[in-house]
Amino acid sequence: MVHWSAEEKQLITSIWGKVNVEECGAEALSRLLIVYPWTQRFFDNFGNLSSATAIIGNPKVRAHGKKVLTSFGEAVKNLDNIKTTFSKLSELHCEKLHVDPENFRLLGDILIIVLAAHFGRDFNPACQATWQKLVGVVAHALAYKYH
Ligand code: HEG
Repeated sequence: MVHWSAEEKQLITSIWGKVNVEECGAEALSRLLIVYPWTQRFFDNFGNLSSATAIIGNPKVRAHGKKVLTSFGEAVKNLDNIKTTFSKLSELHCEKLHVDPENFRLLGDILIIVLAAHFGRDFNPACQATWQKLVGVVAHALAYKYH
């Protein structure tokens, strides 16, 4: 089982408490779709994704980004139980959505960049290291039910 030190827990909750899930969620998903355009194939019912501007202004992208980051917050609330927390979502992404788990890692990397941009110096190296651990654990949990 993954272990979180008191310092790591503090670095996670202190940042998370200041995250605007709507803004950061929209930004993270937009960036994913722009930087790794092949990820657009999972969202063919989201309408216009034809340019960076279209993606950033797309209300379905915004709404879904918020949904994803809100769901990510469940990991923050259940740090000692991330695998079980995401077990149903893992099944859904595997069996229904057919999302390649590599994409969870890509989104995690993008989230780190978004947080670094938002929090600047507060997102110091120790903080980044802890968040990278967290996005890794989340990606692993979401990939857990894949077969
Ligand atoms: Mg996923 C749906 C969470 C990464 C593609 N994703 C969802 C839903 C949640 C969620 C809560 C709604 C589930 C439901 O309707 O019951 N997603 C989630 C998390 C993460 C993640 C927590 C990673 C941190 N998702 C992710 C990635 C992709 C993806 C990287 C693809 C590149 N998700 C995806 C798609 C849907 C969801 C295509 C269905 C969207 C729709 O049509 O509404």
